[in-house]
Amino acid sequence: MRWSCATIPDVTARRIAASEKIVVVTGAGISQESGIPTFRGDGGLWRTYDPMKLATISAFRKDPALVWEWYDERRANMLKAEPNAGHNAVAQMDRLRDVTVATQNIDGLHQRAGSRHVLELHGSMARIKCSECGIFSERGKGLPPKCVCGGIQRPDVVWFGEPLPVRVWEKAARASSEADLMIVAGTSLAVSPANTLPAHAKSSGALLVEVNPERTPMSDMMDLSIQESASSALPHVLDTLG
Ligand code: BJW
Ligand code: ZN
Repeated sequence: MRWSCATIPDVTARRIAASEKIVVVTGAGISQESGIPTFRGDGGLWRTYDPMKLATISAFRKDPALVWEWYDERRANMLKAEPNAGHNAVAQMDRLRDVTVATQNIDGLHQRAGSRHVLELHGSMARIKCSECGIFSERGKGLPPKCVCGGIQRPDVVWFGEPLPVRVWEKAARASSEADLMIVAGTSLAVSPANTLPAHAKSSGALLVEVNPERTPMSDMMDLSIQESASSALPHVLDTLG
């Protein structure tokens, strides 16, 4: 069902209020109001850049400097950004319930807002590792930057065709199966395996709440689909927790 915040039905509001374990699955849309472009949809990053050219290991091997330029530009923008009312509402949920945030974002804004249990499914723009020896280190010189071993360094992010960090993924899947409320905010749910988390939660009986101004392929499986921006809807969901 589609609702606005003003009309969350009582029965759903009561189930939200009764929840104890919450998983919040987020994507680029939650950071959009912090000035970070999304990947898909209106104004999405990937209208100008082809993701298959930039977010795959084979593209990186072919032209690492180009991929680094893209990340450098995005990192500069992410460092300027501040958490918005959506990130802040999620962080405040920590004080009320057992909350796990499973984010596809690499911008660190949930942690900066104060969320304590954040699983970074697609890595972080803040870390750099060597594409040869795997060691994490400061950024080396040059473009593309080099590791002490001579290998090319890369951002510690997950590109298409690469596995998610295994422990992080296991924790996200487990938390989703144990949750009684899942809030899915600002993601197109186009990318797997992150987009399987709602099904994990649903099959264990959790209530599913989606926050997205647009419909997604999974809007119909949601118990509540709030078609508003994250910064407007998430504070209402927080209020509903009581
Ligand atoms: C708002 C809003 C506002 C706007 N408020 N909302 C065929 C070939 C090869 C691979 C595959 C294949 N078919 C399937 C695959 C698997 C592949 C995949 O899913 N591909 C699909 C595209 C088809 N997945 C993988 O390869 C993954 N790995 C994998 O599966 O390994 C196997 C494995 C699994 C489990 C354990 C071990 C191993 C890896 C996927 C990596 C994705 N990487 C990227 C880049 C990360 C680094 C970076 O940021 O640069 O992750 S791609 C990009 O998409 C990024 C995002 O995290 C991800 C998801 O996007 P997101 O966040 O949903 O953003 P958008 O832009 O799509 O949506 C924004 C939404 O917000 C929209 O709905 C708006 O309406 C909404 N919105 N304003 C609220 N104010
Ligand atoms: Zn190395």
